[in-house]
Amino acid sequence: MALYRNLYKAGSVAIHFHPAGSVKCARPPINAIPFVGLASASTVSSSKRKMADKLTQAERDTQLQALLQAGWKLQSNRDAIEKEYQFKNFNEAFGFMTRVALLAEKMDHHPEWFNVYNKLQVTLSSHDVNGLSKRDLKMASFMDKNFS
Ligand code: H2B
Repeated sequence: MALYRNLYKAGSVAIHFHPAGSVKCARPPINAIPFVGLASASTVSSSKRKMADKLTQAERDTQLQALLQAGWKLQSNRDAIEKEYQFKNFNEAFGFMTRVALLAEKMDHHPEWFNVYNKLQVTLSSHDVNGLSKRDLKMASFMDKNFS
C-alpha cells in the first residue's frame, strides 16, 4: 500500500477512481430510495387497513385449519400460532431465518422467534389486530414452503 501511495504521489501511477454512481452499492443513497411512506395518504388509515387484515371465521376454518394440519399449533393463552423447525445445523437454520427476515422486513411483519443451533421456535401474531391476521398466514406459508 505504501508503495502505491508513493507511486501515486510521484505521479507515476494512474489510479482509477470510479466516477460517482458507477459502483453498485448494496444500499442506495437515502435520497435515491423512492419514498413510498405516503402510500397511506389515501382516505383509509393504515391502522384501519390493518384491522381489515384480521382473520375472518371463514379464513380460520380454511386457511388456518390447513396450517394446523401442517404442524402449526394455536397458543392457549393468545391468538397466535407457533411451530418448531429443526434443521441439519446452525447454517441451515440461520439461512432460513435470513430468507424469512427479508420477507418480514418487506411486509413490515416480524416473527417472534427463538433459535438455538439447529432449532427454531416461531410464534406469529399481529400486535395491531391483537391476534391472527392474513399477514401471519402469509408468513407461515412462506416458512413452510422454504423449509427443506
Ligand atoms: N410484526 C408483527 N408480528 N406484528 C405486528 O403487528 C407488527 C410487526 N407491526 N412488525 C409492525 C412491525 C409495527 O410495529 C410497526 C410500527 O409498523
